[in-house]
Amino acid sequence: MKRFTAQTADPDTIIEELLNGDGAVAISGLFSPEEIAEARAIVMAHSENEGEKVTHFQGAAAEEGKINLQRRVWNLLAKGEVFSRMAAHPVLMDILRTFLGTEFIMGSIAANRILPGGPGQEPHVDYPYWDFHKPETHPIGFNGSFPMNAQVSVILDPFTAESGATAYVPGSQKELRYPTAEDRFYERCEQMLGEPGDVALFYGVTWHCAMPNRADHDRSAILIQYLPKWVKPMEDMPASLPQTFLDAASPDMRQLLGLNYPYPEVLDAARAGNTEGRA
Ligand SMILES: O=C(O)CCC(=O)C(=O)O
Repeated sequence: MKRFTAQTADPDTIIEELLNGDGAVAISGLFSPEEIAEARAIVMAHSENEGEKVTHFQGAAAEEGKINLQRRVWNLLAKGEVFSRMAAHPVLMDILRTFLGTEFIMGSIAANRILPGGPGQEPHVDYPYWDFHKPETHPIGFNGSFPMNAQVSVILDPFTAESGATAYVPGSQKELRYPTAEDRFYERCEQMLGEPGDVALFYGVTWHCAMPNRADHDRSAILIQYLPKWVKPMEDMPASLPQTFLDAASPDMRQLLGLNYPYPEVLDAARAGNTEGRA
């Protein structure tokens, strides 16, 4: 995985790497140790008890009773201002405007905390979300030749081989499908290693998964999903946020929340503004 800094993160070079190179890059120096410590403390405080919604475990994990060792914290914008700064970091905005179109949006911002002993996930793609298990429910010929998703992981704890740093197969973004056993994911994968504060940016078509945490410390990251403006976001963030947050949102945050995009809209003049009788 090629590594960049806030100073060297040239959008065209990074996009070439996302589309035609490894599918993933690392960027360091975007966040201060104070911001990372604040974000981590909020994530820990909101995941003290048990996991909220969990996704795509490796098959045996549920039976082994390990599900509670992976915890999600959703709707992070409502939980601390630091997450707005992460989501709208100018270096990321610059790259993503070129990658996903200038009016791209954010589909979700959540934390993934894996406690020591926590299971890995099954190798998957994040595009189009994780139900590409059923390709027939998507348009025929659907492929990854142009991006409809980008994923950012802001690393909060050391991401090492032992702690289960996200594994991915470099180059796997060139074909949109779920990996099968014949793809030998675990033999071919590399890991998105990094220090707290580093960012892994990848194209969601890239086969990837969290690996089991065999370290003696937590392994948490902020996962941010970005989408072109017309893709339905995963989290309904405007509905999850207080009106005061929406009223105070910066222009970039309004864009990320999809507030600038009008559709779906009631276009029938006879119905516009008339919500009576709606089912
Ligand atoms: O936390 C990680 O390492 C990756 C998480 C992930 O891929 C997911 O939840 O979709």
